[in-house]
Amino acid sequence: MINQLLGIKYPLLQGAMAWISHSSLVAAVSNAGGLGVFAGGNLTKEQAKKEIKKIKAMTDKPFGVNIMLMNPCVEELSELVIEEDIKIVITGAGNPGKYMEKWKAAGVIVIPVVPSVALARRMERLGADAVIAEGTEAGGHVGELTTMALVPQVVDAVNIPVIAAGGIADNRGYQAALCLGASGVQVGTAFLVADECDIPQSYKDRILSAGDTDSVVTGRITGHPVRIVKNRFARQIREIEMGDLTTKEKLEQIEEVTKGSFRKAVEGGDMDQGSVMSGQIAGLIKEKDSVENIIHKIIGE
Ligand code: TUI
Repeated sequence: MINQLLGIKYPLLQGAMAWISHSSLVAAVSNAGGLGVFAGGNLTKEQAKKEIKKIKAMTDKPFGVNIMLMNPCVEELSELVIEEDIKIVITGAGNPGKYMEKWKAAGVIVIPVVPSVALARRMERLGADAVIAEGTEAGGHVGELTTMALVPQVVDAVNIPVIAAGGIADNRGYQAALCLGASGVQVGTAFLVADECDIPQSYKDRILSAGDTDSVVTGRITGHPVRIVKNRFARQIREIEMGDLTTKEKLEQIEEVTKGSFRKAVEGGDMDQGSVMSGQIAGLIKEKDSVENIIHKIIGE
C-alpha cells in the first residue's frame, strides 16, 4: 500500500537527518528500493535547491524532501518543493497545517511526522496521505511516547497508512512495526554507518561503539528535546538545565552552547563538543555496510 503510494520497492523510508541526508545517502537509498529523504534541515532555499538538483542527477527513483518546521526559511522551502516538482514531502518538528492546502493543491504527497494521536488525527483531517509515528527512541528532536505505545494508538485512530519510526534498525524491529499495524518503517540511525553516508569516520565509529544507554535527551527545558550521544556537550547542557540560573538565563546559555553544535559533529567530526544525534538503537549497530545491504537486512530479503 505504502509502496504503491510512494512508488518504491520496499516499505522503508530513510529518516531525514539534518546536514547528513544529502545527495549521496538519499540517492543510494532510493536507488536501492527504499525512499531516500533529503533533509531540508536548516538550509536556505538556495542551498536546498542545489542539493535537490544533485539528487535528481543521481537517481531516477522517487525521493522525498523533509521540511523541518523550525527552519527560519520554512516559507521559502515550502515553495521550493512545489517549484522543484517534488512528489513527496515529509515534515518534522512541528505542525505543518498552514502548508497542507498549498501542497495538496500542487499534488504533493504529504507525510507529517507525529508524536501523538491528536496530531495524527489533525493531519488526517487536513489531507495527509500517511503519517510517521515516531517514538522517543529516535535520534534528534523527539516526542515523549515510545514507538511501542505510539504506533498502535495512531494506527487505531486514523484511516491513512502509518509508518513506524524510532528504534528500528534490523528485521526484528521491522517485523515488530508491522505487528503493531504499521504499513512501513522509517530508519535513520542505521544509515549513519552506511558507506554512502557522507559524515566523518569519527561519527560512524561513535555509533558503532555505542551501547544501549549511550544516548540522552537534552534540552527538555527549551520545549525542543533532542536525543544525542552522551558526551561533553550533552553534560554541558545537562549542567545548565540542572543549575541555579533563572529559566530565561538557562535558555540563553543553552542557545549559546548549542549554536553550531550540529555542524561541529557532522562537519568537524567533533564527538566531544558536538551535538551527536543518534537513536537509542545505536547499540544494535555493529558493522558498517552498504545502503543496499542495510535495507536488505532490515526487510529480510
Ligand atoms: O524532527 C525530527 N527530528 C529532528 S529535527 C532536528 S533539527 C532540530 N534541532 C534542534 C532542535 C529542534 C530541531 C533534529 N531532529 N523528528 C520528527 C519529529 N517531529 N519529532 C517530533 C516531532 C514533532 C513534535 C511536535 C512533530 C510535531 C509536533 O507538533 C507540535 C505542535 O505544534 O502541535
